[in-house]
Amino acid sequence: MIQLTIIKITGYGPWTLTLGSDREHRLQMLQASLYQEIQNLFSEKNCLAFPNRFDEIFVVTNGLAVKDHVEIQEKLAKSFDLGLSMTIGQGKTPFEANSNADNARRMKVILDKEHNIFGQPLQNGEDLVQIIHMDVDGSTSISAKKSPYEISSLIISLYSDMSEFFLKKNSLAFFMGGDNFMIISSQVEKESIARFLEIIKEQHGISFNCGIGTARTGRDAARMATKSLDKIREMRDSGKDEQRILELTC
Ligand SMILES: Nc1nc2c(ncn2[C@@H]2O[C@H](COP(=O)(O)OP(=O)(O)OP(=O)(O)O)[C@@H](O)[C@H]2O)c(=O)[nH]1
Ligand SMILES: [Mg+2]
Repeated sequence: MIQLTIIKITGYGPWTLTLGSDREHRLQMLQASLYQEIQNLFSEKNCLAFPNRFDEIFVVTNGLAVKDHVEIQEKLAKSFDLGLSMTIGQGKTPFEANSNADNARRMKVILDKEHNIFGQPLQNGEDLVQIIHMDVDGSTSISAKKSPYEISSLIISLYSDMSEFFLKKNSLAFFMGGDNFMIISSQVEKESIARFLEIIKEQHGISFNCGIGTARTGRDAARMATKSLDKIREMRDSGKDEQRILELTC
């Protein structure tokens, strides 16, 4: 079972209009500081936030109770004038957790009315979270041959293919910056990942390295995934057999 919390700014659209048309710089600063504070408060509780659309953030919150969410909501309310809703969803797969969260919100199933927290009553689970950290092999040398915006365009294509491929496996892919992607995964078989790497190699001439991490919390799973990725690099740089996919569990 995986638990996701989807955080959204409430009443954002109408509020942006009150700022007049010279507002974009203010909205960008607000979104960046909101993401920073959400990552800060959730990572302190061993969760990991994923940058989704800028007014909506996904967090892997396995093991986190409603009272922890209340504590974070109270801290956020002190720092931001805008309201935020939190919707907690649990499911057998990340996609199902995301859908269950959405359904609870639409049907107004409330966990804590005062703090605007939605979701079905939480089940205690000792289940593991799996995160895949994907990174372009040798992006520095690819970048040397292209202009900055051409690289951005390539990264967007890779992200699009990744999102589509892994959504079919009930998994959710996010762009984390630079040439890095993370996928909240649902027991995706190594063979499927290898197939994805082949497709990307065929279509874009790009190789990905892929670290897989499994642990009880989102933050630990990401740590293990990044450790796996770093190990792949280490093996490559020491001239050992080329390995593109590696898994570590803690
Ligand atoms: N989000 C995130 N960004 C990273 C991480 N490690 C490096 N980056 C960024 O990713 C970009 C590319 O770095 P690398 O992937 O190390 O460069 P590379 O040439 O592709 O080297 P290899 O991946 O080792 O083949 C840089 O802009 C880094 O700042 C990470 O763990 N997470
Ligand atoms: Mg790279």
